[in-house]
Amino acid sequence: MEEQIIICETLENGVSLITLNRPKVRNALNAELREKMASIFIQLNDDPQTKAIVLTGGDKVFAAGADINDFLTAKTVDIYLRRSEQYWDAINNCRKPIIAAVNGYALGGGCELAMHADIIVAGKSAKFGQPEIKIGLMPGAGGTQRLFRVLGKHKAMKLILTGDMISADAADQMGLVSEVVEDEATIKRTIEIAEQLAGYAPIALEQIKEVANLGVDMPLDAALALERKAFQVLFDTEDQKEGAKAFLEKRDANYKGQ
Ligand code: CO8
Repeated sequence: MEEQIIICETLENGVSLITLNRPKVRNALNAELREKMASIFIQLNDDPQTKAIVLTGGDKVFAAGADINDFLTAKTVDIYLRRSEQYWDAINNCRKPIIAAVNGYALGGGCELAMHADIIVAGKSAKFGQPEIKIGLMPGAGGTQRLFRVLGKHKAMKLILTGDMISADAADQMGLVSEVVEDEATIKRTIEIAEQLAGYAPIALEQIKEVANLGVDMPLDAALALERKAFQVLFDTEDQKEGAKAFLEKRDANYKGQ
């Protein structure tokens, strides 16, 4: 049977697990893989059973970036017509929390993919980098922009200009990852966090994600107004009432996503 290059599993407790599966080429992101990943994200975004999404490349490697075979003869118009922004947009527009479980290399497009997640759990072996410069290229899926925003100018520029990799611990110190665990624990820990989030009120999670991501590039006054409006909107949800009631009745809340 032909091996699937990406696997999507529905776990218990509202968590969906996406695993990149091209281990022989270190999960290099070829067009087919990116297309399939995008359609999975679109599907999970509309799936009421999925409350949180875990994205991993498995135990050994996250992703070694774009598939360099695709770059050998491509001309500007070929790259343009691939319209790869649609694949990234599918992940970027996902309303549900995405948690990346990163072991091994997260390089180039792989590092950019990890940065599409809301939370990144890294195994000790994880290595992050934007090595595009080493093959005469530059980051093309947010590397120059997202790293700059997350790390600040001088840390980001060093990574992007040198193409050198950093360890999980260095990434942790710089704020590129949310936490570092032993390699054997990465996926388990990530699922644990996803299950925690899946137990919360879905609309509140979505609002946090939307406001945080939009607000970061807005003037502070406008971002605070956006937050205030989203906060107010939540008072019309049944889940907000259930949350308050459950707290006062000293019981677990039973959220319905309404
Ligand atoms: N593309 C295609 N094949 C790859 C890639 C890749 N990115 N990475 C590894 N492979 C292949 C190797 O060619 C090798 O194939 P073979 O077995 O046929 O020789 C196999 O995977 C195993 O690789 P290595 O023997 O090199 O394995 P190591 O464990 O020694 O090294 C590394 C792993 C460090 C990941 C190394 O393979 C490497 O440096 N890979 C290239 C990393 C890189 O330059 N990434 C950036 C690519 S450009 C990019 O991402 C631009 C993003 C723009 C937009 C996003 C689009 C998705």
